[in-house]
Amino acid sequence: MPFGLLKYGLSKEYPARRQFPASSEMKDRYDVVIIGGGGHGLAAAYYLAKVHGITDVAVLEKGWLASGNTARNTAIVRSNYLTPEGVHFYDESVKLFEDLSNEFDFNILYSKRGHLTLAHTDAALRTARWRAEVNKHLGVRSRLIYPDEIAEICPQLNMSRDVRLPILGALYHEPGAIARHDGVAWGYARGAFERGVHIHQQTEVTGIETDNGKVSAVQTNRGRIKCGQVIQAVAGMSSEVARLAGFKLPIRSIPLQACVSEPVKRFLDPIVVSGSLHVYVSQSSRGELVMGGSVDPYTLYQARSTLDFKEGLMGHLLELFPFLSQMKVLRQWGGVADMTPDFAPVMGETPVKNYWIDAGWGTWGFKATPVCGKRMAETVASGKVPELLQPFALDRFDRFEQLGEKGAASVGH
Ligand code: PYC
Repeated sequence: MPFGLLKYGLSKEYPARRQFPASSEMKDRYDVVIIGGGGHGLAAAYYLAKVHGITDVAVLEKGWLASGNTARNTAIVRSNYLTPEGVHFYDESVKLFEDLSNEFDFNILYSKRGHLTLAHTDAALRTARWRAEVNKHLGVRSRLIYPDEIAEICPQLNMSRDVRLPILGALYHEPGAIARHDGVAWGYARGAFERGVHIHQQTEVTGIETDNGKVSAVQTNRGRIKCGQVIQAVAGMSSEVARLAGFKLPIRSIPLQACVSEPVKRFLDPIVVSGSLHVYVSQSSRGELVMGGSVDPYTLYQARSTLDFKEGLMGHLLELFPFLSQMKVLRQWGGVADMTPDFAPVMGETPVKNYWIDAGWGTWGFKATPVCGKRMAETVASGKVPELLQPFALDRFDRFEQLGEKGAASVGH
């Protein structure tokens, strides 16, 4: 339980801790520069300072903290992946998430809901069974369930057989959860700042300098910063920033949209996903339905909201929950998803020495925030990529050792 609120309420002086980091004077050299002040970059800074005692760190953010994909996702946390490498990795993230409010003494509104991936076809049932077996084998609670149990877990679902795509079964993943995404970023930012990390907002990286194949400095709109090591964590702009460092990433950047409804009394416990209907939906602690569907069918560096997306999504949502037809959509947004050819992320070494990459998250970056931050910090501190991250190396594409994680996607691609 986070005790911050209790202490605050009982104190006579109301000594509130600063919520957001104050700005620091920008130095002309740091041991570590982190490009990207989203959840991943901030988490890496936090663990560098907290676990490894490395505090001569600058986080550079071109906008404001967590203004990119950290603020533009639907805050789902799960580890029901398809590949053993993916399951191990996200399982560690779920475990870190479960204790994050305590760790920060700040409530990230982590809410365990259970996660249902509906199967409407034999092929979807087969993939669900496959995922369930891989998950169980690795100690992750996922199992294949059938209509009677689905109706018990989510009585609001339309279980009629007399519809276009009847529900035949589902992958049920009990640890599936949601969290307050901004809270995660703020918790990491505050923890990093309090340990001495400098956080520079409105600071855009415009160039990257190398010396003998090793990163030596970054150029920014506010001046040049010499550095020993760099972590690049700029979801949505990964290829562009890598290009500044002189290498290419196998990434396509595609908009992914989402929206929320007006808030209503809580009626939906689990997170519900349908790959065939291209819908995922959960109900936030505020009562809003948080919803999304497929990625947009074109590459683009712009996060636009479209009527086409909203109309398509609502049509599909009503196939699952027909009684929602009068519910109003409150707002829409988009993010830019960096997709790799195998739908798994890229973490670790790059062709530039001491320039570490954290990219290629496609549609699942938020749920990886704690584990990626923690393990990227370990990478920088030790100079070695931990075993957990090795399968996600950039050079796996040259070695033809792809990770094939598409079957674990919640949304169509
Ligand atoms: O991976 O759970 C997920 C997800 C939902 C929406 C986008 N990604």
